[in-house]
Amino acid sequence: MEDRIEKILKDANVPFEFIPLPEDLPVDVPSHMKFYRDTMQHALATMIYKTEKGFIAVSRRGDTKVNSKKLREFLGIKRLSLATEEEMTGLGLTPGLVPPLGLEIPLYVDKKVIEADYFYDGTGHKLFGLKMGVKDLLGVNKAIVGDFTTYEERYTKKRVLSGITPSGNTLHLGNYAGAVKPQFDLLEKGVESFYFVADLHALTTIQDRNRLEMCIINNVFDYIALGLDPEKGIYFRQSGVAEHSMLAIVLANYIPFGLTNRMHAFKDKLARGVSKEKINMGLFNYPILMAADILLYKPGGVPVGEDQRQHVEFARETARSFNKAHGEIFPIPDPLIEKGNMSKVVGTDGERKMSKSLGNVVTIFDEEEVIRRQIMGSYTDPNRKHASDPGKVDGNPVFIYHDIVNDDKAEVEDLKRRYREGKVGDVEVKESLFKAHMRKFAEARRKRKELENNIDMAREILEKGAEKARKVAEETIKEVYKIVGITNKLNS
Ligand code: AQP
Repeated sequence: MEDRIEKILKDANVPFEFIPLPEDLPVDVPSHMKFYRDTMQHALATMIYKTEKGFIAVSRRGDTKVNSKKLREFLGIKRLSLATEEEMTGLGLTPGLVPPLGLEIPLYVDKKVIEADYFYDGTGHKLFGLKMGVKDLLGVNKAIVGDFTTYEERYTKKRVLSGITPSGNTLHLGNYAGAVKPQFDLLEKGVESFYFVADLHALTTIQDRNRLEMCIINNVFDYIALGLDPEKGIYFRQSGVAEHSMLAIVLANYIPFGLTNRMHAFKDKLARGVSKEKINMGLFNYPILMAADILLYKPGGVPVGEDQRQHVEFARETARSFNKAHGEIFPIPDPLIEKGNMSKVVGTDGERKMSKSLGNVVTIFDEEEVIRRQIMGSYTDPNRKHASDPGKVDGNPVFIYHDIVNDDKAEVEDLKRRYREGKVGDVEVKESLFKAHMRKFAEARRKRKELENNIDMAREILEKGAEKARKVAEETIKEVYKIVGITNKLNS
């Protein structure tokens, strides 16, 4: 197979890559995609069908399945069945190994395939995988693009979604350990991941357009510097996909006032003495928009810190309420929350959750001197008066931070042991924490500096991501509008 494909691609002057596969790799799509450390959305499967008009080839994404009704309607045919092994052999094809190139029969490519920039093929092959660009695939084949698949639930179940409020250059160790790192780990494991910069949510507190724009761009710099690959994770700006707001308006009708009234974002403000007259409706409605943000993509999980559990629970309740009225439209997403100290990283005051608004943070991208001050000023064990007193390690902020940033686990264990025995002072623990922080984020800090003048690049990343996200969002809103009876051009 490789020779024929190689010739076609070389003749067409198209970039591609043949990837040697380990001999013991199981011959199935999920195993291949795991080997590539990529998601099922980047797998391509091509099948041969028999119709009354003759044989056709159909390419779909790995996380979708062909909807025969849609395909029959699209092709204007009545009969559709998968070709038998004999028929495939008659066409000179090997069952399970149909390349999306060099076919003598018409090729139809599902439109979800072109949401991605590249794809992997050859997942039925034992020796080689093929990676190439989607645009090139269409160019080489003169394939016809159509809309004839639906998402496979077992893969959307693995889809995750995370929102990040843009609030300046203040990403802290709490955000990192509770949300960013778990999000990146999931992407690394091949889970399809959506990340959005929640600019509409930011309006509850930021009402200055220049500041808001700066916060959004900073967020892109932070995420890219920390290693997000926007080719793999779908990274976009909430307002870039209008369906977030559209869905929120519909969902608001399925949520009781009483439940919204109990949400902590609103209650915390009241508790801090702000009068109801001064709290804007954006803050009150925050959980409704957040439910829409989540349900729009029908994810299986939402990786967040413990402080967001209540809001994910609210989204689950909203989904249940909508499903009760209209049938199983929304899967119920799970909150994916880290265990123990990382679910709610304590602040440098040793008391409350690390929060930018409380100022009890150890940030990631501030100047060295600022970070040194944050660390040196952190609480440790308040009952320990002298370096020779045995100290408490559990729940001690500086050791929690060591666990987050210090990859030299032997050093951490040694410090903890000596601390318990009263053989090390706070200053030494903090000095080594500062050094570990600088080591851990050296590359990210360097990269962020490099990115800083590249505002256009940041905007382009968000724009490209929004295009991809919109394709999923549009499907959900069409489905929802139809089911609740809002019929218009969108869904007719
Ligand atoms: N201390 C924390 N420990 C674990 N996870 C945390 N998160 C925030 N603080 C901690 C998680 O980080 C993600 C993004 O947070 P965000 O900035 O969008 O929202 P936030 O919770 O409002 O963060 P702050 O710093 O606490 O902001 P302020 O002070 O403005 O309210 C979320 O998943 C969050 O759970």
